[in-house]
Amino acid sequence: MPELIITKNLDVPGIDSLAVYQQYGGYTALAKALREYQPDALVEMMKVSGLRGRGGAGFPTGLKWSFLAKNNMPRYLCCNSDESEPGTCKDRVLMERMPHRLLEGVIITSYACHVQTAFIYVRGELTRAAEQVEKAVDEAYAAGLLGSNILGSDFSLDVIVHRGAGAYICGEESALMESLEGRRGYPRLKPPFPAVVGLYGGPTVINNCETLATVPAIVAGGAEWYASFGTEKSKGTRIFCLSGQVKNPGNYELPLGVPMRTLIYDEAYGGGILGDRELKAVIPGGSSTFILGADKIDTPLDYESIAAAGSMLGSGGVIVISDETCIVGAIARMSEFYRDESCGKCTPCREGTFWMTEILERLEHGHGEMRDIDLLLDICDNVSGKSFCPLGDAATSCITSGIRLFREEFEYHVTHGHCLTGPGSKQQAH
Ligand code: L3W
Ligand code: SF4
Repeated sequence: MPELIITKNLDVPGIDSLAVYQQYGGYTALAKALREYQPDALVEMMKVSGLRGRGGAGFPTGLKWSFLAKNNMPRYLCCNSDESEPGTCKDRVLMERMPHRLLEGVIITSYACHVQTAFIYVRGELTRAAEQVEKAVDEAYAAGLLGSNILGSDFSLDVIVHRGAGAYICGEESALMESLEGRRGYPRLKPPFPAVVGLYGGPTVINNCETLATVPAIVAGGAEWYASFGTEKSKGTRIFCLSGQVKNPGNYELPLGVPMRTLIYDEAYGGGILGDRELKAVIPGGSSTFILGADKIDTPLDYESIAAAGSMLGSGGVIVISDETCIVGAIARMSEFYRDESCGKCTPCREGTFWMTEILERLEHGHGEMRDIDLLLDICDNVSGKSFCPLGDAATSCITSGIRLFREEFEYHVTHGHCLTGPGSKQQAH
C-alpha cells in the first residue's frame, strides 16, 4: 500500500480530540514551524513541495501565498470547506474525523502569510463537520494553540468557524468572501484576485480544506520528501473520492499519477464495476469536469495527464458510469444541479442552465426533437466562456462532452422515446 500522508491515522479512535492527536505527533509541525522557520521560508517550502490546490483549479499553493499584496491592510486566511461539488466528499471526512490536522494547517499557513484572523467556512449542511471543527478550535484556544502568543511565540491568531447556508456558489472564492461579509453569495469580478483585494478589502489567502490539512505533513517531513510522491508536475498525494457504479466507493488517498484503472479496478480500492458490468465513462474531477470515455481508463490521475485526455482533475471526485446508465438521464440530473445552484447574477448562466435542463429533460423523456441536440450545444456555446464565474462553464462540461462521446444515445431517445442502454434507465422513460 502506498504511504498515507493526508489520511494517516484517520482511523485512530479518538483522533478527533486534541489529546489523541497530540499523542500521534499532532502540533509538532506547528512547533517546528514557529521555532525553526521565518514566514517567508515556509512560503518557499510550499513552493518546493509542489503542493497544488485540492479544491478544483490545482493552483500552486506556495505561489498563491507569495502573491499576497504587501500593504498596511490586515491580511486574512479563508479555509474553503464549502465542499459541494457533486462526487466530492473528502473535506467533510477530514473535518469530522481529524479536525486538528486542518486546524494545525490553518495556524501554520496563517503564520507563513502574516495573518492574524482566519475563517473556516463550512458548508451549511455539514453539521457534524462544523461541530467537530468548532470543538477543535475551543480545545486549541484552551491549550494555547490559538489566541495570543501561540506556544510562547510572538505569533497570535484568532480562528472563526462560519457555517454557510447551503449554496454551492459560496464555494467560489469571491462569493465565499461576500457571504462571510454578510451579503448574498454573489461572485465578484476578478481581478483583483483575493490575494490583492480580498476579505474586507485586505489581502486574503483562500485555500481548500484538504490543501491546508496537507501543510503540517510537509512541514514535518520536508518539502523534498513530499515532492518525492506523485509526478514531476503533480506532486504529492491526494484524496480521490470514488463514487458511482463501482463495487467499493469511498475516499482513497493515492499518489498523483496513479492510473485511473488502479483506482477503479484494484481490489484495495474500487474493486471493479458494480455487477461486473462494462465501464462506459468516467467523470474524473467532480461533475464540473468533462466526461471521459472508457478508452481513457489507463490515464494517470495527475493534472497534466487528465488535461491531455480532455478533462480536469478538479476536486478529485471520480464518478464511475457503467453501461447500465442512461447518459442522457445522468447528464439531465447534473444539469438540474447547476440550474438550481446558478446564483442568477449573470444572464448566460441563469437563463442557459434553465433551458439546458428543460431540453435535456424533454429528450430524456422522449419528447425531444433531433434539432434539440445541436440546440443544446449552441446554448452551451453561449454560456461557456461568457458567464461571470466558473459555474457557467462547469454547467456545460457534462453536456458538451456527453454529446461528443454518446451522441447516438441522444438520437435514440428522439427516435425511440426511451434510452438505448440499461434496463433501469428504460423503466425511467415515459
Ligand atoms: C493571484 C493571480 N491569485 C489565479 C488564484 C485564484 C484562485 C486560484 C485558482 O475555480 C475550479 C473551477 C471549478 N494572482 C491569480 C491568482 N489566482 N490567478 O488561484 O484560480 P482559478 O481562477 O483558476 O480557479 P477558481 O476560480 O478557484 C476552481 C472547479 O474548480 N471545480 C469546482 C470544485 C468545487 C469544489 C467543492 O465544492 N469543494 O472543490 C471542479 O472542477 O469549476 O474551474 O484562488 O484567486 N494572477
Ligand atoms: Fe452566478 Fe452562474 Fe453567473 Fe456564476 S456564472 S455569477 S453562478 S449566474
